[in-house]
Amino acid sequence: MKGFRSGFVGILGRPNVGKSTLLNRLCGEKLAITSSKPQTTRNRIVGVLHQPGSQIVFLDTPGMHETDRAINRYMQQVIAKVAADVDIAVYMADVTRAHGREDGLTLSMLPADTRVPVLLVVNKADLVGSEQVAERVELLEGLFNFSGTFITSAITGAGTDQLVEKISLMLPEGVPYFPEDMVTDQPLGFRLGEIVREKLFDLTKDEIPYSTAVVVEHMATREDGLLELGATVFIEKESQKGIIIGKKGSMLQKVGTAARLEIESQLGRKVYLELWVKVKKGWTDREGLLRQMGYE
Ligand SMILES: Nc1nc2c(ncn2[C@@H]2O[C@H](COP(=O)(O)OP(=O)(O)O)[C@@H](O)[C@H]2O)c(=O)[nH]1
Ligand SMILES: [Mg+2]
Repeated sequence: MKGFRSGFVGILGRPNVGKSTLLNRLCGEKLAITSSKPQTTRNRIVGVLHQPGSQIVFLDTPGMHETDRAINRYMQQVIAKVAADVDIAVYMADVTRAHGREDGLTLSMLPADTRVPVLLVVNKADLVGSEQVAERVELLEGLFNFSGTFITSAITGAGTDQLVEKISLMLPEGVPYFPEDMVTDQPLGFRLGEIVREKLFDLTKDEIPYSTAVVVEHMATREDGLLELGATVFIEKESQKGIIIGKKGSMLQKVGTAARLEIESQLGRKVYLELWVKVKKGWTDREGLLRQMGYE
């Protein structure tokens, strides 16, 4: 298509800098789950921004986190694959937290191809003064040759229009990758499972969120239009069962209600959600089991 621009933009950065919040903000829709806890995102999440004359395909990624469990190796592969296959990369930093080892590691995972422009996004600027922002920008610009710097708040949206404008100008000429009514390539079952996982991140503590995976096993529309959903929450240890279920089932019920309400509001229809809990011993460190949880 003459004059049309399109391309893939990878969003990379340490856990919890606001990558998924930014993706949602840029696409105007909640496509990726977010939480105040690190390592919420495990897969590559696609968000498509359709504009007159261009299409930007954003790729949200897990954060770079150093542990040698199978699930972390998987997440690092997701990052590496995205970095190897984008037209533009966005390196995101959280200005409220000191530049640390995982920020440095992420810098080393940016596209090896030096022709791929990398944009610096210093996020959470709503939480600090301009001096602190300027200091971070100076530090980061000294570490890498960025093709542009943006100060943003993914929460308020400040600075994000400028980022989109710059990306739009830098995109290569090409055809649209997605039809106009498509904002993500995630299957519905995956998206709904992610919403349950987000509530587990919100409502449970310590290692519990990291030990859970959610698989939607049943999805059917009843005659009265109600959407019937059944999902299994996998955990790693027998001892976690009590915590996830809670006293008289109170925790599972809280998670289920929060997830159902959000699913209903996203889909605009009534939902019946049933959750089951199953133990898969040590699944986060077992390659074969990762696949069963949808991480492949
Ligand atoms: N105040 C503020 N909070 C933010 C901003 N961006 C993200 N957050 C919060 O930071 C946390 C991590 O965000 P998330 O998008 O899940 O980070 P990710 O791990 O990089 O994907 C969440 O609690 C977000 O609400 C921002 O610009 N300002
Ligand atoms: Mg995320």
